[in-house]
Amino acid sequence: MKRLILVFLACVVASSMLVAQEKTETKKEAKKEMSGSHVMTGWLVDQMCGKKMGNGDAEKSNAKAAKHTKDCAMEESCAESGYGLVHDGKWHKFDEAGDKMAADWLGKTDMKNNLMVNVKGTMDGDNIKVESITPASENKMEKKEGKTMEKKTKS
Ligand SMILES: [Cu+2]
Repeated sequence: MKRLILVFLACVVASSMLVAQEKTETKKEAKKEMSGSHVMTGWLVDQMCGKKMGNGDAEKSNAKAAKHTKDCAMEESCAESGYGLVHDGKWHKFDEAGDKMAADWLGKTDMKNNLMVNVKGTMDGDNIKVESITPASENKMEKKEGKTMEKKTKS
């Protein structure tokens, strides 16, 4: 009888351990999804200026980030500090690859300020491991072009 009780107890302990394990697994899965590759939309700013903008007040920091100019971002001291994204009132620094992509894009774009971009990448703490940077206005522009083309073919 004593032995039976022991076996029973062992089973209870084992099954409760299984449940606990399953719980941590689901937690891990959820975290994985959060940290997976995704797109964040915000303003591309150099670290020197951007760090000050990420003050937690989304409205204020977004307004400041939208006013920040490309010329400022490309100024030597600003460019050297690296780049990042102001998103929802927070500053997110890019990794080295992201810095390069940002510098390349800034060199090519005609935009002067309001540098709103879609950044695809994964979060590394508050920082972003960047996979791609595209202007957020690109989609709208494509739509406009599509419409004008449509009109032309109709008339
Ligand atoms: Cu700047």
